[in-house]
Amino acid sequence: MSERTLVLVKPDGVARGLVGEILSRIERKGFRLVALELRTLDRETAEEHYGEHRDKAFFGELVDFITSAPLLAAVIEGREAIASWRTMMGATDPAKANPGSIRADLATLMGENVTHGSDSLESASREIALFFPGLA
Ligand code: 3AN
Repeated sequence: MSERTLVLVKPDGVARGLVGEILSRIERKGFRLVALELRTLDRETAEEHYGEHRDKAFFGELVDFITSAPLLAAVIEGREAIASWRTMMGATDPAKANPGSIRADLATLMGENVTHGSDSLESASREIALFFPGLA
């Protein structure tokens, strides 16, 4: 099924110059870019985006980090885009990510793991509406 998912290249990925590498992987895979924007997130949007982690010990750190510098927000579209993009990113902990995945290839730290992707159809539509309210 063709579906859309939210992709973030987080501030660590932008600062390290990995935007081109990541967009290139998305394009070579065959996904379509639907929306793309470089922006610095405000705390309110960041707290809403990571709402499910509000009670976790790392929440403050997570919001500080994601708002610290520009990130790249994108919406991509294609067959099984949600699960497929999560496979391309690899596990949250880069030390456990499968070889060939973005996090395995390009990251070492759990808190600075370069990318984000929605984890379900529900979170994809919630996150797309949060980042790109103009998108139908
Ligand atoms: P994913 O980004 O793989 O969907 P989530 O949603 O469980 O992972 O976590 C959101 C973000 O919170 C992760 N990308 C990571 O940056 C951060 N995070 C998750 N678990 C930890 C942790 N134990 N310590 C520090 N940061 C964490």
